[in-house]
Amino acid sequence: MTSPLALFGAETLISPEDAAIRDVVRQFVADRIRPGIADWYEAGALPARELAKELGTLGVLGMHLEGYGCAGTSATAYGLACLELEAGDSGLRSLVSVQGSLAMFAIHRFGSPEQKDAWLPRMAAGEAVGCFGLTEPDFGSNPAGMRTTARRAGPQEGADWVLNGNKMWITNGSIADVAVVWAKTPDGIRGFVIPTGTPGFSAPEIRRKMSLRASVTSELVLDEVRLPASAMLPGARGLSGPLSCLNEARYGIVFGALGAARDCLETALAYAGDREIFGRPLAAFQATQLKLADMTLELGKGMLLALHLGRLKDSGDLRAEQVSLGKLNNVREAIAIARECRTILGAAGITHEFPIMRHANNLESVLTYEGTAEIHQLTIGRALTGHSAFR
Ligand code: TGC
Ligand code: FAD
Repeated sequence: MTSPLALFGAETLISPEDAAIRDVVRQFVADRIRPGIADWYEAGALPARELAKELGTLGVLGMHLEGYGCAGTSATAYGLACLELEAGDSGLRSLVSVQGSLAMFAIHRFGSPEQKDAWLPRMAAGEAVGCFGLTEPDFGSNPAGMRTTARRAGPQEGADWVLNGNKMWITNGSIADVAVVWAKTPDGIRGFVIPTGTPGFSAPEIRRKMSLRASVTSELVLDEVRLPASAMLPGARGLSGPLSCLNEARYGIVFGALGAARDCLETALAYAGDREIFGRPLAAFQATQLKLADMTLELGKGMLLALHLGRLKDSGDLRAEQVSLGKLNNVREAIAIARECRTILGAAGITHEFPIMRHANNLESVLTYEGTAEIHQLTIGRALTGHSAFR
């Protein structure tokens, strides 16, 4: 007997350094997340601030960034960490993605020296939590249409900025210390670093979710939020700023989704071995083995794709449309695996005694956020044909 990923020999493609980092994260998930996750999910509450500090101590927040207290690991190690975190729960990986790949990355790539000094070391340590506000109630897939505005408070050079608008579905919003928010200025789309205590800023939490329940999701309300001129990210101009950040988070999801799928498949394998049906283990029936073989094939193919993209990222050659290939395939296959694994568990598959239905529900959000499956199909279509079919 062998485990699904061992069958692929994928381990031989991972360096000992990256594997060591991955193992530390896997142990953290086993010790700290698995015991409580079903209860957190059911309660719709994650001890996010507490976990952020522990994740900071573990060194995974902004782990592939250089300097400012970040670990500076390879991109592959970061991907493998996302995989292990999402094997615990997609909400945990979201917490880390939004902190490291969206909020920290935006400041690291586009921020002023003062912005970096003020926020990055505290965010790497998990002492400050960040969120990233791009989506609006009427503009998700099409962020270019955003209505949030930033206007100068006065005519003079260096005048304050005043922001107005609403952002929607923002991970970590209500618990954040700092929000990276994208807004339209007379000069095009620009990013702003907003301490969440600023008057006029509020972040009501979105409740009654049936997916990603162990993750904080919020609206951001900006009502005449006045910021100094220095709050603007100087290095980001136009939509390419936020979209560059999305590439980072989408890359983490390429690996992350496989973690959820692996956890489902390992659960189903173990269950099928133990469960007696018609006098024999469920695992001994051909129909079960066909399912297990097909799922193992998709999991392994997804892993090979993720590791390939990791190599490309580590060598600086990864293109946005290649990230789309990975996100589209691995999330789509992860959902298919989660649903098929649920059938193997029968009725037991719908309870919190097993993680499968929780993963399946979470993956519905993962399919939608960071670019829906359709947006990634169209991105690939555009790369293939040269024609943009978004509008
Ligand atoms: P388009 O004309 O294609 O591009 C505008 C400018 O952006 C550049 N660009 C990119 N730059 C970097 N990375 C990319 N992936 C880029 N894609 C495009 C492009 O070169 C151009 O630059 P410039 O200098 O010429 O101005 O823009 P468009 O308006 O046609 O939109 C294209 C589209 C639809 C692909 C884009 O809008 C898109 O990706 N939409 C999906 C939005 C999305 O993914 N939102 C996610 C929000 S964050 C989130 O979900 C967090 S979930 C929490 C978690 O991760 O756990
Ligand atoms: P829409 O854009 O309205 O799409 C609806 C449907 O139309 C989809 O099937 C879509 O694929 C399809 N569609 C759209 N355009 C086209 C087209 N051109 N051709 C064909 N079909 C199309 N956003 C943030 O900014 N920050 C966050 O931290 C964040 N966290 C999130 C957390 C959760 C749990 C969720 C669910 C979402 C989060 N989001 C966040 C928002 C997320 O990025 C958006 O939900 C996503 O981009 C899709 O936007 P939408 O929901 O408005 O769907």
